[in-house]
Amino acid sequence: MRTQVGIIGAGPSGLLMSQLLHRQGIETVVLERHSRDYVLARVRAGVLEHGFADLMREAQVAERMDAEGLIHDGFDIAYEGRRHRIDLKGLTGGNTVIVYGQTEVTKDLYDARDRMDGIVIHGAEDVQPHDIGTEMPFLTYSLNGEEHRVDCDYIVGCDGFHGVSRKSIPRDTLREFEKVYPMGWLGVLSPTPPVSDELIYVNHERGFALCSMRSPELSRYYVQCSADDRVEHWSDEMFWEELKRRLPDDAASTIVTAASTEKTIAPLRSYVAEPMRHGNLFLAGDAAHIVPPTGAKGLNSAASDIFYLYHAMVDHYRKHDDSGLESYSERALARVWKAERFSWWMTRLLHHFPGEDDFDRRIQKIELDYLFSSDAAMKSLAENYVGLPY
Ligand code: FAS
Ligand code: PHB
Repeated sequence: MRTQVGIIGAGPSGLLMSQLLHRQGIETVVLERHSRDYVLARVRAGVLEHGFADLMREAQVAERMDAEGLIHDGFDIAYEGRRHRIDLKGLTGGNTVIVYGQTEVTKDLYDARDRMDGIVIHGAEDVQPHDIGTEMPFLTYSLNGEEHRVDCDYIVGCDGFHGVSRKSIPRDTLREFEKVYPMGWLGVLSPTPPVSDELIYVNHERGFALCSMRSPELSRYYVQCSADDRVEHWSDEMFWEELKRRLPDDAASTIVTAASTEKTIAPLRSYVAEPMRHGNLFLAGDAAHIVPPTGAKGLNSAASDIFYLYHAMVDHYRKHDDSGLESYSERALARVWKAERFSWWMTRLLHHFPGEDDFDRRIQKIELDYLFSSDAAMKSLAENYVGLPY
C-alpha cells in the first residue's frame, strides 16, 4: 500500500491527525494494534481546553461535543474543609473549558473517519517504522498472519507512551526527562448525578481527591492511592467511604453513590522525549510526553502537537514550504514543557507525598493561602488551566 502520511495509533491523536489531513486532501493510513471496541473502552481524560475544542471544530467532528459537552466557567479547590472557586472565565477574559470525555471524543473521531472512508486498520500487529532517516520511509505490520507494507512520505507516531515509534529513534539521539510520582489515582465512573455543577479538586491530609463528571447523569471521581495499590484492594464501599472522608462536609453529605461501572488506577508520571522528530518520523501526544492528570493536560497537549504538525504537513504539500516541519519539534516542545510545569506544580499543590515533613506541609499551606488571596496567582492558574495559546 502507498500513502502520504502513515500514522501509528488510533487514539485521539492519531484519529484527529488523520481526520484533519484527510479533509485537506492528504492521504493517511492509521495502524492500530487493538480493536476499535478496546480503544473506546478506555476511560481517560475529561476536560478539553478551548484550543482542543476549536481543533475538533476545524476537523468537522465537534457537533456532538458542542451539543452535549458541558461548558465550565470555573472549578473549586477544597482545602481544610473550605471550597475556594477559581473563576476561569473572569480571570481569563472569557475563556472556559468543556467537560466532554475522551471516550466521546474518540467515538466522534471514529464516526468521522467512517464517513470519509478513512483507512484505520485495527488488529495491526508488530507495526514497525523503517528507513525513517530516508525520503522513503515505510511501515510494516502483520494482520491475520499476513505481512503488509505501507510506503509513505512521513510517519507520525501517535502510539502513546508504550508505543513503538519513540523507540525507533536512535538511543544516542533521544533525550528523556522523567519524574515518577509516589502515588496513583484510583478512578471510578458511577451512574449518578455529579455532587457539584463544577469540578472539585481536594487537598486533604488523607490525600488528594477529585470530583468530576461526564454528563448530568454520569460522575467521575478519583482518590489518591499509593503507587503500588491495586484496584482489587478497593470495594465500591471502601472507595465511597474514603472519598467522603476527603470531601468538604457539604459535598460529603449530599454525594449520591452507586455501584461503579468502571474502576482503574492510573500511575502519575511526568515524561518528555526530545526531539519529537527524527528524519521523517514525527512523534505526537503521549508517544512523546506524559503528565500527571492533575492539570487535565494529557489530551490537551496532544492537541497542540497535532495542531502544529497538521499545519506543517499542509504547508509542505500545498506550498512546498517545509518550515513548519523543520520547526515542529522545537515549537511543540515549548508548549509541552509549559504543560509539564503546570501539571507538576498542581500535583505538588494538591497531593500529600509519602515522607513529606512539616516544612513541606507548611509550604503547601502557604502556597494555597497565597493562591486564594491573590488575583495574580489565581489568574496564572486559570490561564494555564484553560490552555495557553498555541
Ligand atoms: P493514546 O495512548 O490514547 O493512544 C495511543 C494508541 O496507539 C492506542 O490506541 C494504542 O493501542 C495504540 N498503539 C500503541 N502501541 C502501538 C503499536 N505498537 N502499534 C499500533 N498501535 C499502537 N489525560 C487527562 O487529561 N485527564 C485524565 O484524567 C487522564 N487519565 C488518564 C488515565 C490513563 C490510565 C492514561 C494511560 C492516560 C490518561 N490521560 C489523562 C492522558 C490521556 O488522556 C492521553 O493524554 C491521551 O490518551 C493521549 O492520546 P494519544 O496521544 O492518542 O495516546
Ligand atoms: C476527568 O474528568 O477524568 C478529569 C478531570 C480533570 C482532571 C483529571 C481528570 O484534572
